Amino acid sequence: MNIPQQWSLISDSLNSTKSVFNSCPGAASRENFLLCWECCQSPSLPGWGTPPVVKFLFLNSLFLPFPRNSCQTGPVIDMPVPASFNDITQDPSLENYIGWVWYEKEVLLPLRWLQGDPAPRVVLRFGSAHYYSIVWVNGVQVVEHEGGHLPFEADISSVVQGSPGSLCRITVALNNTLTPHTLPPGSIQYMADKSRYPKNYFVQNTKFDFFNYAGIHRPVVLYTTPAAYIDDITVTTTSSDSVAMVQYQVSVVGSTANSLSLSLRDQEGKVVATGDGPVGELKVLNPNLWWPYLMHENPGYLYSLEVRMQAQLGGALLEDVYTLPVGIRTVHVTSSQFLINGRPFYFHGVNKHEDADIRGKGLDWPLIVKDFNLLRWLGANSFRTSHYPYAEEIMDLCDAYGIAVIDESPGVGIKLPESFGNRSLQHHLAVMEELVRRDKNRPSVVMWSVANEPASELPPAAHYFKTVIAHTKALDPSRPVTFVTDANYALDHGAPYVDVICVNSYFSWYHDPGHLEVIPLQLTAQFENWYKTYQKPIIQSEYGADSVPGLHSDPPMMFTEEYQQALLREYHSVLDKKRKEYVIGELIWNFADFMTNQGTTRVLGNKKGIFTRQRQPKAAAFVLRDRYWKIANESSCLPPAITSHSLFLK
Ligand code: GCB
Repeated sequence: MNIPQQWSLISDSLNSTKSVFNSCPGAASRENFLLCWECCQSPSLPGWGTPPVVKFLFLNSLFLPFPRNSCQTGPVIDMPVPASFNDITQDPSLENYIGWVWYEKEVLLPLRWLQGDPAPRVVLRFGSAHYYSIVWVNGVQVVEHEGGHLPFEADISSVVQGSPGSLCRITVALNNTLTPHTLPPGSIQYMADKSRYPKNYFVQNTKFDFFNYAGIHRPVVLYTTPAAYIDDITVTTTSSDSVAMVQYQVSVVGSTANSLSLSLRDQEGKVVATGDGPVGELKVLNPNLWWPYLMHENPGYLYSLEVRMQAQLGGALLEDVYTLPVGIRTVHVTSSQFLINGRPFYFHGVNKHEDADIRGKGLDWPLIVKDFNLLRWLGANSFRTSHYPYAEEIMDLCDAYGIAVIDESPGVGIKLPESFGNRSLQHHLAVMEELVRRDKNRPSVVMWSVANEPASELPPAAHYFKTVIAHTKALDPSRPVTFVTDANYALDHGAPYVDVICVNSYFSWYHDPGHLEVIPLQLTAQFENWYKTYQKPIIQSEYGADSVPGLHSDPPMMFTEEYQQALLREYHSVLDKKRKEYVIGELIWNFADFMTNQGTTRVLGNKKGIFTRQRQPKAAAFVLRDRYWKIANESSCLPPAITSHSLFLK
């Protein structure tokens, strides 16, 4: 049986959504449906206490929701997917809700998905859901997944193929409770003092500085593959002046009697190399290398690798086809440089968050595209996915536009001693496996970051980070690995294992607030101490100041736009000296204002954005823009005719 290559509904309505399948071997060249949902809080599930009950109805533009009779109990709330549930209603208890919620949706699958000999494989895939998910189809549990920010899926063929023509009910139980062993970690604190708190009152404590949004944050799709299919592809590249080699490895599931053929096309559609078999090398003469934005006049060059599998199964000939974008580039780290294609690369970029009004961490195409336009306006060539893996749709655009990415795991706020134990470690290793499997073929990913600001001064951090970093390197020997530290250089137990030192500091903000004059001395000492100790290149991975847009003072005072500008300029004067030596990058904290827990230091969230949460520039954005373009102009490889109004559309 031959399953035709089709993007069906999804590609008709959302052009760039199609690329999500390209990054998910096992999910491409097949038919796909987006789903709409219903959600509810639930009866109790083992180990998680007795929660209240809320139901959501999945909504999205491709399917009208089915009648609401599928949820038998409790109130039902209309709930868009993808979106966080927190800010959708006017109910503060849902905004701050901790515990189980249930989503439910019924869909009618095409008959051709349910019949045939052999019948196709039907897969249900979630781009991400926060944090712990259990999924049932027609009441049968099909998958359980721990952790947000990363995809998971289930083969639901055997469940749906028994009853063609009847509705298929998809039920998801989601729990956003964090424990010392989840990533990120957290803890539940019961307030026992009955004179101050109601009965069973509890709060969730976390050690990270962003609002802990929850819900089904990324698209949910149903897709099919043949019964024998391409399960995974790994591509690495090497190059010299005029020749590049693309090494590949393809794994097939469902058949041992199969043949594989590969062809690599350039952007004009011309086949530049062919190969066959599960392992091999493609030779590309005069390759167009993948270059970061502003490092070359044609950044983000992607070839297209088509992998075609044919297999005999039960007398039928099955064919599966997968198309993977491939960027040819190399990454190397020396004691003072970060080299892309053998040339020194300086990260002039940002830290971001997945965060927006109303939708929280839910995927939002207009916001994503706006952000890329702002990055290019700014002259930013890179970002760090602080503090968790971003949506595949975002990563696809990084590949295509040439934005270099430090791809960070959700290892943020690892502070408690028990979060360095074996249980946490094993989970962290599993998360790195999921992340590397998802993003390993992306040319934009130039380094892995396994954590942000852990308590790396604690002695168990040595074994913990040695193990996590070694594991990540074993999974992907082609990229450097780091974690981001704010520990003292002399006390950090994880730093010996990283390839690049990434250090966060907030001089004249959290330390010596209001005293801009201390920055040159303190920042110079920071760099010199780290370099003297490790002789590794350094990235200033965070620095910044809050500013409330429209608040002004001269001389500059904290929280004004002038203070944010002045602090940045003080940092820049030191960075300009040290980038001639061993400092290889600077990433502002933060690209845009974002929501946090409420607290005495947060005014409707963190205001260290150079853009507001609604993406309007503050004065600091112009400081940074002048700087980034000046740095970019130092290289001779800019795209021609850069003007302040160009959009740099490819
Ligand atoms: C940090 C954290 C980041 C915070 C930032 C701040 O060091 O890595 O998550 O948001 O400081 O603004 O306090």
